[in-house]
Amino acid sequence: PAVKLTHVELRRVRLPLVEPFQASYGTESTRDVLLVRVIGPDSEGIGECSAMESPRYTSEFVDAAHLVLRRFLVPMLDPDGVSAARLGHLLGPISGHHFAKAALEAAVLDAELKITGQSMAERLGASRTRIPAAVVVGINDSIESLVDQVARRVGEGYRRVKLKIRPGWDLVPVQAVRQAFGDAVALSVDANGSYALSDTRRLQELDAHGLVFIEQPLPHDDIRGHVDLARRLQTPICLDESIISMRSALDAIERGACQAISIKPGRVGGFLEAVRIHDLCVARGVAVSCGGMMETGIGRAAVVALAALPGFNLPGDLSASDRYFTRDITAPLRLDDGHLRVPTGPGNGAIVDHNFIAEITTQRETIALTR
Ligand code: OSB
Ligand code: MG
Repeated sequence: PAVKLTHVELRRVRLPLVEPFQASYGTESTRDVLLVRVIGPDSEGIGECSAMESPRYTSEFVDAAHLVLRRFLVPMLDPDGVSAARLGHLLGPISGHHFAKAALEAAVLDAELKITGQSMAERLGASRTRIPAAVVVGINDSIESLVDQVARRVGEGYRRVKLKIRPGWDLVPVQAVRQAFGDAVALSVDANGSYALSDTRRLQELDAHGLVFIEQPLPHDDIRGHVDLARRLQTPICLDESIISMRSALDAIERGACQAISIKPGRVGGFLEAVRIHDLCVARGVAVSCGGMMETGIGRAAVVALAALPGFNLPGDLSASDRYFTRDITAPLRLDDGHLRVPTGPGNGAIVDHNFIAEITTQRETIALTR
């Protein structure tokens, strides 16, 4: 299917976070979100760009995504017909900028699905109607506040918890959470690439705590280091930042750099590439987690649809709207017995709050497509 388009709207909205969120690379207290809307005579669609505000998690960031969309990606669209399935090939000449490409693809998919009435979950091949939620808990100032925060999440119904770690905030927090909650939570950790291979002995001490996985212990480009580390750790290694495509996933898997992969559609350039990586992992017996990027309800709805695919057998990062936002830009995603419901409406299935979006818009532009 191809959808006719006349305009693309790029809009920025800014949401305060309910509390600051700290990872090894820094602290965020607001979420600056780029929304991509594709508009045509027969349909329209919306996608969220999940790039972060600054280039610390990866080199990509939201201002760069915005610029590359305006200047390069949007002008490549043919107003006579754009198809999500062919978008990867069309945008291929532009190197990198996966978060920008993924946002555009998400908008086009939404527009296509709104014509056929199909849901994103059906389109991607989902097999579940709800997914187990998970929550990521940032680095805290003290062990007491960390344990309090985890207790609050457990009280809300979360049973899968991922702790952000970094050198100096690792063993003690993990021990404290294990001691307080025992096996009531499936526990994993995410280092965001903050360790070196010389920290191997320190990381081996985590093996005693039955972690589901350790996410991205070493820098993103150190596949060789992850191969070495994987041989010396019992805790499975899950790669996030290192996996930017189907090719890099195949490389990491074949070299033995990881036992698991966290799939994020933004990081890999789109939902269709995310499905291909999912399928590869299933074929190779590699475990899969569905990552989050602190998306609003628009981005989360689409990611929850992806997480409903059958291969996602590890805890992901997907939490309810109120984990990050006091008020979401969609009808809130709520926890239901520790689960999130997979949207069933046409397209991404998000129920968008256009009035609130208008209120918090910081920038808006409309680009007319020309032949
Ligand atoms: O490394 O998984 C990550 C948030 C922003 C960027 C990278 C990461 C994260 C998270 C939180 O860990 C994910 C979420 O709760 O949406
Ligand atoms: Mg991560």
